[in-house]
Amino acid sequence: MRANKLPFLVLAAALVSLPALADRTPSPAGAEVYIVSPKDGAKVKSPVTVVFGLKGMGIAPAGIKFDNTGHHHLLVDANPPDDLSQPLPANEHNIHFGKGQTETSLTLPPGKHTLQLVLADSLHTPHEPAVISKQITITVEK
Ligand SMILES: [Cu+2]
Repeated sequence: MRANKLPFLVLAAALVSLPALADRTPSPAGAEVYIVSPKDGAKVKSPVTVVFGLKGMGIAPAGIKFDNTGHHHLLVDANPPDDLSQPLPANEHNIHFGKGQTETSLTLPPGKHTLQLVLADSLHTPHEPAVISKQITITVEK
């Protein structure tokens, strides 16, 4: 009797935890994230002020779970990951704004750079469907 209980508990735990891992936070229809400034193709000087725009959803700090909210992630010279079911990495190419910031000042070397915004949920995982801006290219002048 005792020996049979453990497999059952393991199975029950797997059933409970699997949907939680697979389910991404839903985003509402029409939600849109975009870069207000700089404009695509702009020639700018470093540091560059980047202003984030969001329609149809709200901002909540990382760790705060609230329907139809998320926090911004700025991708610098990087593309969104192929697997959007995982939390976004945190590094110089994937900057998290977990305090709920809606703009930033970026120091960039001269040359062309791409910028793109991804909204992600309280655990840094993109929503379903993903709320991702168009990727823009800017040129930082000396
Ligand atoms: Cu994040």
